[in-house]
Amino acid sequence: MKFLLLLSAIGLCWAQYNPHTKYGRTAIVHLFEWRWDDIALECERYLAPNGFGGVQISPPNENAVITSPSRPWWERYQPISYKLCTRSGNENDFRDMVTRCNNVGVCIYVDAVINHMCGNAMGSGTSSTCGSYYNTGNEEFPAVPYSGWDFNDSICKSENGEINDYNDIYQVRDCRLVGLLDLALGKDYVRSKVAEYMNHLIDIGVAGFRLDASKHMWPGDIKAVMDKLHNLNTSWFPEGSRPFIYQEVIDLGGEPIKGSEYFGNGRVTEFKYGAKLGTVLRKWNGEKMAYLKNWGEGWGLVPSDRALVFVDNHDNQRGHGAGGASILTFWDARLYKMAVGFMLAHPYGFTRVMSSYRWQRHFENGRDVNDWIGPPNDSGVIKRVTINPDTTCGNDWVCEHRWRQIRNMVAFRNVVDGQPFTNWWDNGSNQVAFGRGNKGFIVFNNDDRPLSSTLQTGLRAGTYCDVISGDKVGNSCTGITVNVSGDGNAHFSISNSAEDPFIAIHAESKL
Ligand code: ZXY
Ligand code: CA
Repeated sequence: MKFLLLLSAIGLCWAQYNPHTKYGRTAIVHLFEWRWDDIALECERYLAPNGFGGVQISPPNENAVITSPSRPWWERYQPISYKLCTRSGNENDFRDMVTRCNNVGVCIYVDAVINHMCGNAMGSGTSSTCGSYYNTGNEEFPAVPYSGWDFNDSICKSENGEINDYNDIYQVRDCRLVGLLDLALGKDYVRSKVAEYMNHLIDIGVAGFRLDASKHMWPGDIKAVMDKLHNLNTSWFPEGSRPFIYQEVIDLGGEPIKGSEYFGNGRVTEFKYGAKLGTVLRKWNGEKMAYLKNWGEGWGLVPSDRALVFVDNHDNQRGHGAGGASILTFWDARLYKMAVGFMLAHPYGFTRVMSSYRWQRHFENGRDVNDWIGPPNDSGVIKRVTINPDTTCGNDWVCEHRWRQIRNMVAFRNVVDGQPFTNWWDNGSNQVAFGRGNKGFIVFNNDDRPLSSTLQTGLRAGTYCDVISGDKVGNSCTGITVNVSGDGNAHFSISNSAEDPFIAIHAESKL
């Protein structure tokens, strides 16, 4: 019996729900549209030293080059082949990135676009990032190769071959999503080509995958592909490690397809997380932070060990996609930092931090008509991520993960890993606080009045550096300090007009 328990514990440990981040590293960052050479540098110079566990990268496989509009970010979601050849770099650049990141203990997670190939509107030619030929008329992708037999056209039952009705689960899985040629993942040949692509990446050393558009694939078809995947490369991962899987299922309620259908394959992206947290911090619909006392499953979110959570993603930060207007982004920096701080302090889910680029927004009828704009580039070539003397990024890369408040909260999460959710306090409104055992404590003031309260922190007596207003440097603090007395209490004062109306202290910020 003991042996069986041990076996099942090991089984879970190496299973597809485990991100395989190095011990004590509890968050990953999405370096959206970054070049592979810049990601390799970032792993070495920033992510490893600051305790980031991994990076979600943009799709590495060859995609359609879209010229109208000019090189939108979403062209990377229109595959042409599985050659590792995109605006982010070629296969050599990719191998170099994976090796260098793994060597400093930072995992790479690939955004896998396996539901479809490019849109039917692409016609035919070689307008692709590696020059591979394609013909959408007869659904030919010779660089894979795929032919007409490998798509779902004969299975799709909608009148025009498109997904017209999200209440029809057969249409959603078997028909074309906005014209994207829908792969027949029911066929063993297609499953094998997709698995061959993913195994190529696993053998190079990636630790797992985001499965794009999972709602549009049958859970059983995903499972059949996952069952063909290799274990992770033993140069960096323990023998028998399974790739980490998180499936993009946009389930905000209101559609028949539920994230829970996908739990057997891995984790799912919990889109309700950012949508609801945004509503609370914006105080819409009478929401207040006091209601966050039972945040997590208590709010109807999926079980913590099945959730991949984030405040915003590359799609919904543009004001459309899942979540809509409540989503907080770097454009609302003050509330955004609080939301990311809350996420990283709270034990629920496996956390992903967004790292974006800036674009010229242009609102017409309340909608950003520039939501398609691709990464900073010089005539199509993605610009390097330059680093300013103050450690922020240049060339319109926002680098939220380098903001002090966010970087230090990643460290907070690492320090409090495994500690229980404790010492909740609220004022019945938008002033709240909670601890993580005897390792960390955080206080928020999102009310229109000052906060001045003595609270039980659970921490050992001492003077702590607030990692939101500053950094612990040597044995001094560049920000606010907090004195915890022998009984664990500390007094907190937070002005409602502070740029960052929250304070966070933890065992390693003790002076
Ligand atoms: N696109 C523009 C023009 C084409 C791309 C658009 O207006 N699309 C229609 C509304 C968004 O629908 C899409 C969804 O997932 C995608 C899409 C897509 C996944 C892809 C490629 C795509 O267009 O082009 O790999 C989608 C699916 C859902 C859902 C909401 C949205 O509930 O089940 C876009 C592209 C969006 O806006 C996009 C691209 C990649 C993503 C993503 C969204 O991973 O989440
Ligand atoms: Ca499909």
